[in-house]
Amino acid sequence: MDYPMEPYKIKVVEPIPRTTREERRAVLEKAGYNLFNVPAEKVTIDLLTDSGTSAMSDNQWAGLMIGDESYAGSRNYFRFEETVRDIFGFRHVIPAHQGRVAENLLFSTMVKQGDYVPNNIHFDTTRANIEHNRGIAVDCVIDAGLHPREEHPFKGNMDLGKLEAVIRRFGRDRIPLCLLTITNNSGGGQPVSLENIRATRALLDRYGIPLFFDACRFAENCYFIKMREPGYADRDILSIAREIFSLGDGCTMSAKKDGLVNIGGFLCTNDAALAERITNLLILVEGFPTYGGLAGRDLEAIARGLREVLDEDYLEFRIGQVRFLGNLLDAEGVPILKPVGGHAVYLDARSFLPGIPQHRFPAQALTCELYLEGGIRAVEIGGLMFGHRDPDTGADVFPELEMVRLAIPRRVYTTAHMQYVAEAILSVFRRRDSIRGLEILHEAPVLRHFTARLRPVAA
Ligand code: P61
Repeated sequence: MDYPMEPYKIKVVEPIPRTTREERRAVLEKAGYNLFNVPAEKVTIDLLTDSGTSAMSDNQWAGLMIGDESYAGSRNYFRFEETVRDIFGFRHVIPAHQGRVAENLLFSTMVKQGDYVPNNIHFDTTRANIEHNRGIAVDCVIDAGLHPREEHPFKGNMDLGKLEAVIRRFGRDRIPLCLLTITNNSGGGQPVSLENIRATRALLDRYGIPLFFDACRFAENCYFIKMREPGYADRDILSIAREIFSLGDGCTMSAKKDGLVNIGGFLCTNDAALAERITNLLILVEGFPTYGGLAGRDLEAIARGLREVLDEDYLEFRIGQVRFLGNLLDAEGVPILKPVGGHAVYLDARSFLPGIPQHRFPAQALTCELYLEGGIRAVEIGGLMFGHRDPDTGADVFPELEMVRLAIPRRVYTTAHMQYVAEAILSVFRRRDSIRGLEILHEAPVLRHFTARLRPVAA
């Protein structure tokens, strides 16, 4: 089978909301043509994010019932710590309620004004937390990782030339750490190879710079290594994960992705002094070190989710389901980012709607059409999210990529749902010449995509 079947059966079901086109038209108008303003009960297939939207297993739900809610030393914390140590191998494990808190704790402790932090591509919360500490986030992904159509098995790889140039230019003393995001979300959920991780490590060792992983989707990255990297076909996912993390000094993790839970995260390091400083801050802002902003039951669900995510049948289906949707679209000529990544299919809105200039927000217009057509909620990653006005010239500055991300929640939707999504996208694709751009009516000074209100421009 090209596309494996779901490796689970369904025990609990949640009805999917259905709406009429007229209803959706009214909802869109009321939401100011911004899907973040649409109530989830008006969404039929929700592909806004794969974060915190996973379905938990019967085993995880059973784990919730043995949550030990003691303030200090809950048994679930020890199970969580043991599991994280076993997979990730780091000495110190610090729980947090989600990924960005782990980032905030790490950067507030390690980054000072004027420091540079390289990464393949920083995710928006990572970049924002570095900048919040007055550091400078630098992206060093290989060039192929910036081109939607270029095929490459490891498009998330670090460009070692770019990385070394950053180190030489700014000096080791201004680079407190280097990150690697696996898989590389902002570049399309693309994996990083073990060969590249090893080479990155060797380069950083020459300068004495620590390497941390942004490990949100580590299991998906491991699966791509097994499938694509010579020498790994016979290795199990756990041993690949251990090899990856043995090359790092620590990691941040949003368990809302490959932890298969609805809330949770953690931070790891091998450095005892660093762990102590972070723990002191944790107690101030997040909670005691054996719960870190989570309930005991949440820690149990993460411990169990981290084991389940390593299952190869699960990963084969997971990656296969995302590829299935991508291939249905690609076969009909719909422009998508290639190769299809681990957690999402990205539509290239520039090619999809070539008649709409970027200042009329083609990707945002496309997310509105997908909602109108099939009640599908995707997210714009383009001019609305990343465009801004230059403070000096007042001119509009737009990003390179103009994308719509269809992020697939884990274990939530079936193959038939993916077919429904593909059919709706194809209907929109066939009538693409009639689609109009949008203009902004209201925007916030930062992160405007969350609250902006727009309207269609006159035909
Ligand atoms: C997402 F629109 N991702 O992709 P937290 N690192 C990486 C992530 O992908 C990530 C975090 C750190 C989300 C959720 C999201 O403006 C947005 O647990 C590679 O969400 O704090 C999260 O982990 C942060 C979507 C976050 C957004 C911020 O959909």
